[in-house]
Amino acid sequence: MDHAAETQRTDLMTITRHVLNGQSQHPEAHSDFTILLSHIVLGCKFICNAVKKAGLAKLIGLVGETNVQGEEQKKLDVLSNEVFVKALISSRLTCILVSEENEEAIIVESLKRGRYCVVFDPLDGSSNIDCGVSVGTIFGIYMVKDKENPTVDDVLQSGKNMLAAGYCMHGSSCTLVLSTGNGVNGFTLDPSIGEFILTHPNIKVPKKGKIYSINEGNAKYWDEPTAKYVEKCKFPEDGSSPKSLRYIGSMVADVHRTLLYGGIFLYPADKKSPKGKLRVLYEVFPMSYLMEQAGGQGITGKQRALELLPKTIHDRSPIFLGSYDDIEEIKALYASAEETKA
Ligand code: AFP
Repeated sequence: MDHAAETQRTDLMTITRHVLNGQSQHPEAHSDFTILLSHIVLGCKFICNAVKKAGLAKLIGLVGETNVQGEEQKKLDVLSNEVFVKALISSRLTCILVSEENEEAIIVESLKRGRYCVVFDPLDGSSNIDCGVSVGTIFGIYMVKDKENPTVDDVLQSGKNMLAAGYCMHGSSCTLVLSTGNGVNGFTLDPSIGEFILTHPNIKVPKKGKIYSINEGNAKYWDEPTAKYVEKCKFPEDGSSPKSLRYIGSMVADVHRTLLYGGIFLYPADKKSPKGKLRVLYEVFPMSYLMEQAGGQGITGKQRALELLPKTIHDRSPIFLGSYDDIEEIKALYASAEETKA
């Protein structure tokens, strides 16, 4: 993709314009959705800006314990969460919010209620912030069954029911990747005009990739299919070249690279984390949705990840995401391990 040529374009395809265009092709879609999205975009812009300033925290008192005026300052993940929650509630279009930062689901007061449920992790990978690694905001959107009587069950749905999902990567640039169920598009924030511009139209993950991405420090705890798969990446039996290893430890950055370059991202269940580490509602589902929409796959090992039915809002699951063919390989290893057990 020629970014230079793209930025020179005068006919700017902003994220709002892109979503509105999509709606005009599907009249059944509701303009409320565009408004909700603009509130999510606002939250992302705020977080992006705060992350950029994080390195100056000690100097200007943006984060940390106490600033020069002696005021208590909020940690970046707490601040990001507050901004995101308030941006969503003020849209008057949400009903239930689930955030990585809040133990309980937030049921929006009836006067400000709308028909959408939003699940999100406002600042995923935040343990990486101090060393300047890309972090991200992940979100998924559902429809509530009955906005007069919302319950937590409205968000404990299969990921297949999501209406849209996306992430915003706060890195060298701020990139928002979104799917509303009709492919995946990437938008880059142009800070001079404060708009996300379409820079990565119709993202397709390569059918097979050359990169694997896993925390190898957990190798001691892995199950057999994961161990076998990683061995095959390093010592392929079919005469192909070994895959390269890339692991940032920040899901949005690792998945973003996988989406653009292909390959596989693995966070398996292991002896230390028997249910896996990553959270179903706001990590596994949105990323699996995006990966499928881009032509790849997201599985738990045994099943399609989007078919999971979470029991609680912070449930975890093992997850394998990436290029179609690479996921087929790990799927086959799990299937044969099951057969051997039977
Ligand atoms: P933090 O938000 O605590 O930094 O965790 C990030 C994360 O949930 C996800 O973004 C990474 O993919 C994963 O954890 C990395 O986990 P390991 O450090 O166990 O590899």
